[in-house]
Amino acid sequence: MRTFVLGGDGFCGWPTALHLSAHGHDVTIVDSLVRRRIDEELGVQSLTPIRPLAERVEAWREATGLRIGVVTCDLAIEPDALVRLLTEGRPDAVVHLAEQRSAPLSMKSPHYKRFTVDNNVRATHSLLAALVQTGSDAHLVHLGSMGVYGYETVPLDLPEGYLTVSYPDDNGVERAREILYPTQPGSVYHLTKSLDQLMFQFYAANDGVRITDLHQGIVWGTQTDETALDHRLINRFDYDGDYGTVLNRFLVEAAVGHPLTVHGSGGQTRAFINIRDSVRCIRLAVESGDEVAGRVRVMNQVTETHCVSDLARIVAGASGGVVSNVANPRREADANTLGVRNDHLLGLGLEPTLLESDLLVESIEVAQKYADRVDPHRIPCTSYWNREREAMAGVPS
Ligand code: NAD
Ligand code: USQ
Repeated sequence: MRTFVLGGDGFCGWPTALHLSAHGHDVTIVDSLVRRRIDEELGVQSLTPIRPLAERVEAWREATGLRIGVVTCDLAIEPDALVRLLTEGRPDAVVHLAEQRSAPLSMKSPHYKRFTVDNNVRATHSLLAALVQTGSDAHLVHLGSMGVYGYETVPLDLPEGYLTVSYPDDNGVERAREILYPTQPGSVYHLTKSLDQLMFQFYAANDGVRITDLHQGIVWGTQTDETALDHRLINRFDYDGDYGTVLNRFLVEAAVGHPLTVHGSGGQTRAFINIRDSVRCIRLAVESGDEVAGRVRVMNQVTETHCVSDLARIVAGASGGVVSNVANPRREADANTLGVRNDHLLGLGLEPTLLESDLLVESIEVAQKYADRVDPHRIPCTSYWNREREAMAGVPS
């Protein structure tokens, strides 16, 4: 299959591109490299020493003999280049990971709020419009987010994208209808994923675009079988207050002797998936595109749920860290329950890797190996969800 990986220089995109290439896909990475520029803007760097994209693909060719194409293109502001790419490349599948994905960054300032909406909404819409304009039948696989469902305080098993609701009509006759699960975004970033869903629904219905939307949980770990082949293939590992996600942050915090930063009580329950399972799921989704026709296929890409304080306890137990409850910079429920259905991906062959596995030890070892690259000043989260907290922290509004 000819497969484009949009956002293929990122944390999920790079190992996805390698995994697809290793499994016989003819891969082209399309990326604006905006993420590397944001690192510079913020003055942060990946824990791991990631190489420039050109060097990465050359190392992959040397290690495996396989070629990966690279195109630098900003989907949000270069729609004509995107049309040319689709016309010339004729992909069978397009994996779309090219969005600004940090919730804290999306709440950091009016500038980053606008950037997140402008970048993500325009990137997704340009892609959909270009697929239609070029008459492409490519299967679009988008990385969405579990967070679009919102977090309830009542026990509930989240379905995969759709909900059947029933209501009495004007004559009192009970009617049933399937609707997109109502979104309840908790950040401007999650808001853009909610908007993506509507665009997918429209283009699937109006133009017959074949779309799979993967509602992914929080990804942890860093290495995959492919990125471990050569040190130049190493994957990104964010730990800073904006881009570091909770479990990876705890692993780095433990490695440098920083207290594990549990926000509030730590009762927030979230869904998780290891990066190795994430890339396998994306391949399963891409390769089952023939199943997709008509409505958007939504699959929950998660393997387990944990509350934040339990995660901290597990990491502290495995690595000797100390847990600290810090003021929560976010506006979110202090505690919630979370049940998630993931029948679709299990049905396609996903074999979940659970947290208490050797991979946790592997991730701890990576964190320890590169601990001297950590800037402890970049660990605290300095993006706040509301003005009162900004004022409390002395951050200009
Ligand atoms: P990342 O920031 O590491 O990578 C995103 C990549 O997309 C970067 O290389 C960036 O340069 C590129 N990009 C962004 N905007 C672009 C544009 N307009 N044009 C071209 N390239 C652009 O993020 P990630 O962690 O790899 O996330 C990838 C996708 O997976 C995102 O859509 C994210 O919402 C989703 N996701 C990530 C996680 C997670 O825990 N990391 C969890 C669930 C969903
Ligand atoms: N948290 C802490 N301590 C920290 C960091 C975070 O307690 O040091 C808490 C947060 O308050 C939150 C939870 O951990 O309750 C998750 O935060 P996170 O930063 O790990 O995840 P989130 O902001 O939701 O975003 C990440 C990715 C995003 C993806 C999303 C999947 O950055 O791209 O879409 O996970 S999900 O959460 O399922 O929507």
